[in-house]
Amino acid sequence: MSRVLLEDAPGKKVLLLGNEAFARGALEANVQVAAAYPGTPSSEIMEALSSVAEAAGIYAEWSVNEKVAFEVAYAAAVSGLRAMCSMKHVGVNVASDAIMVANYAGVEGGLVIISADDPFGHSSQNEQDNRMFAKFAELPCLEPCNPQEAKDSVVIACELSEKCKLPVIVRSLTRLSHVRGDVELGPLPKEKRKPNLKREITYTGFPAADHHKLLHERLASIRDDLEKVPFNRLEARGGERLGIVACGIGYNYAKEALKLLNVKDGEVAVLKLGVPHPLPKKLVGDFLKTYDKIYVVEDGFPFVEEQLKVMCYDLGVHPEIFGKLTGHLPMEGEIDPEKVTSGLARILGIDYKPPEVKVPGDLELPRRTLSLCAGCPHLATFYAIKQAIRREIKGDPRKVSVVCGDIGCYGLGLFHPYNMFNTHICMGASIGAANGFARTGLENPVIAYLGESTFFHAGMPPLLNAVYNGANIKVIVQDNFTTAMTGHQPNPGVGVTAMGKPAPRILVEDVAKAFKVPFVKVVDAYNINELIETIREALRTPGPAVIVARRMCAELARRQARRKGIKITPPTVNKEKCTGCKYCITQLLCPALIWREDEKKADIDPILCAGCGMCVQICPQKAITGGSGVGNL
Ligand SMILES: Cc1ncc(C[n+]2csc(CCOP(=O)(O)OP(=O)(O)O)c2C)c(N)n1
Repeated sequence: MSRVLLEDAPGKKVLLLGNEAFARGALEANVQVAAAYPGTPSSEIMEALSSVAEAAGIYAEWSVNEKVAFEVAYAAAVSGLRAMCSMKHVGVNVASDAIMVANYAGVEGGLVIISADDPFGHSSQNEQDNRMFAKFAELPCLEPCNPQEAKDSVVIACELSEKCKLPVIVRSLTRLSHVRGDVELGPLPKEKRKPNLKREITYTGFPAADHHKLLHERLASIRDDLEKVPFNRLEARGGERLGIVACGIGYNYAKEALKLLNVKDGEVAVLKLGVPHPLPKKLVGDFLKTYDKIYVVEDGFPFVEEQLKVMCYDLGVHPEIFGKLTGHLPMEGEIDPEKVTSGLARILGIDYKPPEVKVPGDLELPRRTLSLCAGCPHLATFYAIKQAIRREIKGDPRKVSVVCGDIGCYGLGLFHPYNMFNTHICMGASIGAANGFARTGLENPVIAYLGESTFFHAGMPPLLNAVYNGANIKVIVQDNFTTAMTGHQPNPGVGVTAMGKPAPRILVEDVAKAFKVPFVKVVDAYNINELIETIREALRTPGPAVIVARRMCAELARRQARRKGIKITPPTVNKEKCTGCKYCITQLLCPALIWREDEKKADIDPILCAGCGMCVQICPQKAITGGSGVGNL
């Protein structure tokens, strides 16, 4: 991949993932500083860019959170360089405090914010549409529809940003970030810029209204340029029956829908829209004046649909507008070619039945619940927390304690069969909410559970709050040496940067001690008894406590074991001793533990087993013995 990203071969076509195309776009746009915090579906942008950053002579980092990522990029842009930050949609919420003032302050060099939205919430807590954020922040927003446009969008956004001196938001979606497509390469810049920090652009913030006015003037200054962005295109001019306004990725679905319904060329007009904010008023206005019926195809909120209705009022025209607000597309979830086709068929009065999806042959796909990996150290910590509560508080953990969850692989703890958490909102909220539960008068002990990447991202301020205000909360940080959930990116606890340079390893326990947490202990998560006893001790000790349950992510550990030549040998279940009590299966919940119905005994799946040794420790009959693997690292 790195070779392709660095190839100086204008005109050459290459196959790129949408996110790789954004990275290539950054290189073509002469972005010299890039910062990001991982989050699906955005992560591969920084993964791709950081892998070539040194060779390209640029700087790229995984910041500790999205706010810092934005601020890093903002400072570079204020210094006259071109800069980019990328994040998932909810990351923009974290960065918003800074963005909502940087829009007033403005930039010198082009500044691009890539927001990768996740309609349906395939890998997210919500389905936020950040075109709305662009409107809220009064910033221009581009919405590319394929990897080619993804690449080009960064170049165009940089140019627009420099022209109006505002950050520009580029909205991606899961289906764009993670699709592969042909991309025609553009030229790579020959020269790097030198920073040139002009004193007069330092933002005074007073009076805000003056700067707000400046923001409006800056936004208005590129209205004509936004009309000309090549992602806006009028197609099949002259169609009488209907005009489709197809936004971003929805353009691809609209084209497919027309094909599926055999709509002849020229019968339906399509306005491909790549600038959802501010709308290219002339282009859109002319379209609204031409057609009696308009179908708005967009993923996310009815963002463009609502704006069109407002425009119609101003223009004094009354086309019928179909879309999400009229039920022709769903208000929730992701749109797809079938949904767009069904909506179009209803408008055109065509009978359409979506094709049945056929699984080849007699293949019946097994239904699986979401599950943590075999040997995952979160399984050990989940088990230990429940055991510690059972033994110390003497009751059902769900009834006698409050456990606040957080965002990471361990978020699966929310669901059956783990049933770990009472709350699960956003990064860092485990400790934040724990602070609150400790003040409700509930007598139950309050536990916050999170991973180290989340701790560094947003867990430190609420921990400080607990110490400052003396909240009686027990914080358990499972340190697995990586940001596992989003694809194993490094974080400050790992000791390496995005560009592969060694970095000081920041330990959670050192932070906790510096914050004067009175009870701080570090335990090997695979040492289950010690972990249980440490949690019990913390529960008995009043005041805030931090327990670091340290163990490498089992998937990373498997790779490391392979490299070190450590063979994974699953433990064996002594079928004489196994009473078939299912304790191991139902309590540890490791997917490598399986039930042999014919024998009515537990067994271990040798393919899944990572050789962690957790089941050996917890079997009440001592029927599981031996084995080696990641537990020996
Ligand atoms: C504001 C925000 N940014 C990014 C994400 C994406 N994300 C989900 S979990 C996670 C971090 C997980 O790392 P860690 O807490 O160390 O737990 P692990 O998955 O390694 O167990 C990230 C970055 C998010 N959900 N919200």
